[in-house]
Amino acid sequence: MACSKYISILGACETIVLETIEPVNDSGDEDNSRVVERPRMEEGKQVILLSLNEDIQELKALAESLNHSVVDCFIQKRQKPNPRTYIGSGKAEEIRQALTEDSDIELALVNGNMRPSQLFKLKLALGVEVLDRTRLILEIFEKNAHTPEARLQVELARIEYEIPLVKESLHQLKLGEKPGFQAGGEYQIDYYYEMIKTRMGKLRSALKRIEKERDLKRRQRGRRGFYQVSLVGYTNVGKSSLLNALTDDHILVEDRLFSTLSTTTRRLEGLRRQVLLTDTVGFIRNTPPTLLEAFHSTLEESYLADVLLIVLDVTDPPYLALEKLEVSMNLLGRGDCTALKVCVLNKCDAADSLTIEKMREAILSWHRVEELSGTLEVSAKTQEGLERLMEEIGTRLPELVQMELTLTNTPRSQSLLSWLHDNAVVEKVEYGATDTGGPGANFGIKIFLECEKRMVGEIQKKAGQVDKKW
Ligand SMILES: Nc1nc2c(ncn2[C@@H]2O[C@H](COP(=O)(O)OP(=O)(O)OP(=O)(O)O)[C@@H](O)[C@H]2O)c(=O)[nH]1
Ligand SMILES: [Mg+2]
Repeated sequence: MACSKYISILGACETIVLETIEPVNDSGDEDNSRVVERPRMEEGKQVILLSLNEDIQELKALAESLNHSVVDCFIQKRQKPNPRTYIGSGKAEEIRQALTEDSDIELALVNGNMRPSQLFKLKLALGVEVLDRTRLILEIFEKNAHTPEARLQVELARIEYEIPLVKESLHQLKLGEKPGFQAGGEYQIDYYYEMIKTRMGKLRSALKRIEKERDLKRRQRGRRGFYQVSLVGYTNVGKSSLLNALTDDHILVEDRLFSTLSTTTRRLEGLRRQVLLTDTVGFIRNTPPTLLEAFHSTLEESYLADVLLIVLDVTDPPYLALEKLEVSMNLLGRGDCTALKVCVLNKCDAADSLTIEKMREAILSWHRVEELSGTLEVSAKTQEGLERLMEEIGTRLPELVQMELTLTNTPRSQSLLSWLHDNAVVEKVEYGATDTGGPGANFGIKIFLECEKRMVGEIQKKAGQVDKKW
């Protein structure tokens, strides 16, 4: 059956979601990792915000991340959303009137998550497209997903978000609220569900495969003695900027929410141990569950670190910074995270000392402060505090022990020396004649080094093999 026929039947529903639903890949293509391209919602629209409280800054930032211009904001203070249209019908009518006076406004963004029926009814009441918070975040993720994994994750999250909307739309069709439920429609709908199920299965198995590869890499790094440090925290606090500042890299940094959706790992030099630093996707309060599930393995990458740098923006008011800290800690808790957590107050170049002090006090009196193992201020921009941050990371990693090896100088000991340069910190190497002396004499070699305690046994074994007579 041609998918387009199905879509045209659904198109008759004139509902929000079905306009956006594309036929999923049912070509039997075994390449699960191929992302199905879908038309994205246009950016740069004139929008209005609808909220049940005055806390709209984040919604505005989300809108601006898609280059939308916020023209107006309608607040209807109420404890609970209206079960039919989210905002009350009187308010909806008032907004509809306002919208008829400004025909450039094409979109209403709602500061919360809506039930499918509320979405449909509000769209009908206002006469413009309506997006709830989850859908808005999904749009941003879709825009910023550049790696194959992120794109598969977003597609999965998007399908999961849309299924209840499709169900609601069909429900409305059956109730006869909409025309277009033609003969054979049920059969085509069954076919649609079948396609969706197949596609979701393919996406899940493609993501599983990527997760396994990542898991393998992580175990290989662990075996090679790498320690893992991760930058985590709310979106837009400066995690990627800190990775750049600490590793001299140039990954994408933007004053927008969710610039980073995939993981970047770089070597962190200067700690006398092998350390990797990872930057990953940022958190947001009430993260849509569909995204949490789809991005599970990306987030897991950070849970499994030895040290977590939980980044906060010191220019946020303390109550907001603490809220963001709580969101971050709760999301980390989902992964049974046992890593040491250091709270990093970033952007201190943009705050005066009183503001920084107030933030410190707020953190010290935070009810979960004992879960943190330190707080310090830095600026990714001016590099202030980064040396102290490195020291702090160093003290959180296992201690180094000193060793001294005396070997005969042979090609085997030279190859051990080069292995030690890669896997430990070689402080000094001394060459000297051994007691055999004379022409062609074998010169001894003394190596002074520092290594992690867990490597002592391996080094002793290798040193023993160097001087073994074969
Ligand atoms: N003044 C100042 N601005 C900073 C500092 N660090 C980051 N920023 C700015 O904060 C904004 C966000 O920075 P990013 O590094 O992209 O933040 P992020 O946490 O990686 O954000 P997402 O990837 O979107 O979650 C950018 O405009 C940065 O230039 C800092 O130390 N001082
Ligand atoms: Mg980032």
